[in-house]
Amino acid sequence: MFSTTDTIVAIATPPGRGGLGVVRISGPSSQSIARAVLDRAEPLAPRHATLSRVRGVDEVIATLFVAPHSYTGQDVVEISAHGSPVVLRAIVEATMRAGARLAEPGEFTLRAFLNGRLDLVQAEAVGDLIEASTPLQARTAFDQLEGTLTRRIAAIEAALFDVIARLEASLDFPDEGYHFIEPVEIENALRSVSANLSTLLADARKGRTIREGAAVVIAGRPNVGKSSIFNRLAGHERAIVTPVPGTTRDLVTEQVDIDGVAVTLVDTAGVRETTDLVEREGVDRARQAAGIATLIVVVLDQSEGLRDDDREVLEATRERRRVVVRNKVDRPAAWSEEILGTQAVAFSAATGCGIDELRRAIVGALTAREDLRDTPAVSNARHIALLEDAAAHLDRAAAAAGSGTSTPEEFVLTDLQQARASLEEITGRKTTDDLLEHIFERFCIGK
Ligand SMILES: Nc1nc2c(ncn2[C@@H]2O[C@H](COP(=O)(O)OP(=O)(O)OP(=O)(O)O)[C@@H](O)[C@H]2O)c(=O)[nH]1
Ligand SMILES: [Mg+2]
Repeated sequence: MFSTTDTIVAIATPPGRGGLGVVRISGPSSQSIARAVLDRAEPLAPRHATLSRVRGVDEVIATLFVAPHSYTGQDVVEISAHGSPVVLRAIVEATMRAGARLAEPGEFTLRAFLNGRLDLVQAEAVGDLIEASTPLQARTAFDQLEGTLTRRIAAIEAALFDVIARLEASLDFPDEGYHFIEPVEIENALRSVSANLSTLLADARKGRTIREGAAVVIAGRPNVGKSSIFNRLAGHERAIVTPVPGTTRDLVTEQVDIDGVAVTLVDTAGVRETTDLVEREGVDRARQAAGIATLIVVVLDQSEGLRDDDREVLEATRERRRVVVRNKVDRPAAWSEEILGTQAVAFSAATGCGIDELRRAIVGALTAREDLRDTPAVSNARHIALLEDAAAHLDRAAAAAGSGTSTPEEFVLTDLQQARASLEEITGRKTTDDLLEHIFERFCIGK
């Protein structure tokens, strides 16, 4: 259903004005279309930046990449012009008059996938790399683009294929009473494949949090210092801070990078019973925000005695992923950590003391790992679901193979083939058009 026989064009640089802008053409007619729009008699030499002009529009640099040595695997021409939307649009229109079609979102990368230049993991990584908003997101995506995950999956698949092949051989020669592979050998081989899958999945939550970011909501009773902590994490005085309880009335949000994790940080109104209509609405919103948060930072004021409102927030978040903060430790303590029955990060929003511990606690609670230096191999929810699927089939097969000779080998084989199919779906060796459409429609035009 995806056509790759026509020639597509799009502006490849972001909308807006800049020093340079690039128009990219890909498809079998790229060279003839370039000849039609460029003011130049000779054909372009491959991989040479050639100064030319698009008549009446701009002076440009054109570069030809001949199939299959291009991003898409097709003939590609890139035209660099001055980065003006008017100029770039005029160049696109000129190529369309010469027979090019405007590209759909992600269509260049889709062609790269369909032509075998990238597998699906790598194509998705291109999208992630472009979307990255923290250096860690970018590094995780780049590792996948380089093929780290693909190679690890390929190794697992190869081990699985070996077991499948030997099982099939045993089934093909049932009368000889000869097993190409003994049940205990199958079980051992499968347990080892399964262990490799588990290693991949172990870091998956961390990877997913790095890729997708997280919503972190700061909650607590009025005046404990929520907005002050919010400002410390945001790095500037975004939220209003006053000694008046009930200062914050609405949700205040800010995108922050906490040790590499992209966090949507939300400051909320202090939770208390109130007759003030505006404040009550604020408290309702605070509760709703906490309800959908990935992580709740519960703030307590250590310089004052614990109140019912504090206990209520602690109780309401007991079952949730949370970080408890005892704030205002620059003042004499009115209580100690023991009475909480849970760990709490000592912090002072006034001095900033404890900020590193707080950041680490947040990242730790979000990813189950405090150290984010090694990038995880898996980060994409689609990959995680398929890996879990493969792991479940493998475990079933291993259990059946280990249960003695009672389970027919056919059953074991069916599970193994399903596990293999799930792995193939990750890299895109088995895909449906629906899946491809779903993945590539998230790209922007020109990618
Ligand atoms: N000494 C000291 N004062 C603090 C600290 N953190 C906050 N404060 C003060 O406590 C008061 C309340 O701080 P906010 O950050 O507005 O508290 P809040 O929890 O957002 O309050 P509401 O918005 O009313 O719910 C302000 O006067 C802050 O300057 C701290 O660590 N030490
Ligand atoms: Mg506040």
